[in-house]
Amino acid sequence: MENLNYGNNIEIDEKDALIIVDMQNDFLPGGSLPVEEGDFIIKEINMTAKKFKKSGGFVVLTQDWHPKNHLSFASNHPGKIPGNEFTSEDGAIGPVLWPDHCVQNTKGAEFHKDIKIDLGDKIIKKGINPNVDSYSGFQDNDKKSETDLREYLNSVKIKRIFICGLALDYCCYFTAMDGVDFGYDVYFLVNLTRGIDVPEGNVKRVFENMKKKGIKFANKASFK
Ligand code: VGL
Ligand code: ZN
Repeated sequence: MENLNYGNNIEIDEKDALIIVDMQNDFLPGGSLPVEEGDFIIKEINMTAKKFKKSGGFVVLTQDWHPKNHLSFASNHPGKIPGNEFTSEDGAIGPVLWPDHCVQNTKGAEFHKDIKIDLGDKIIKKGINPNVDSYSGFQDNDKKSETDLREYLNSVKIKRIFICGLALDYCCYFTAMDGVDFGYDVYFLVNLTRGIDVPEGNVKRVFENMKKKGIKFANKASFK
């Protein structure tokens, strides 16, 4: 993948948090917005979460949690279909419209049954405002309102965050980029994510942006 430099000898401690992004039924095979091979990463995410807990670190799960009238859904735009390009003025929605997904209190919004949610210290719901999307676990796309993520991480004195889950080029990417802007040392767990790659070339583009941003990359061999 991309020729990335991976960290090594990383030792997890109580200033570290694993952020598991959107491991929900709708993003997994069989869901309404399935990410290819999304199920391949479940086991390793659980093992990594266990490692964090054993080493005194924290585990946070994010959960895409949309009302049915969410404007990121093509179904709420007459004449549009999922995948159509659409960007609202303030960047709140877009660059494409999605199929209905992760609708509050539906099966699709639930975490995959094999994800060990018991290992989580905190669950952060996002994308609740019907007019604004929230790819980042930290804040809405228009950057006008934050979730509880930053406040939580700061309350337990987290310095480094490690990002994994779905989808690589949307919610994982935006969470990682905001992580840098909010002052954390950010690691992207490359083999614990999978991408949508819409529009085509998006995965490549986000890796370039993450490199420029100073985000570090890691895989399972990176941990001590
Ligand atoms: C996501 C598209 C729409 C994600 C969420 O979790 O990456 N992508 N909503
Ligand atoms: Zn969504």
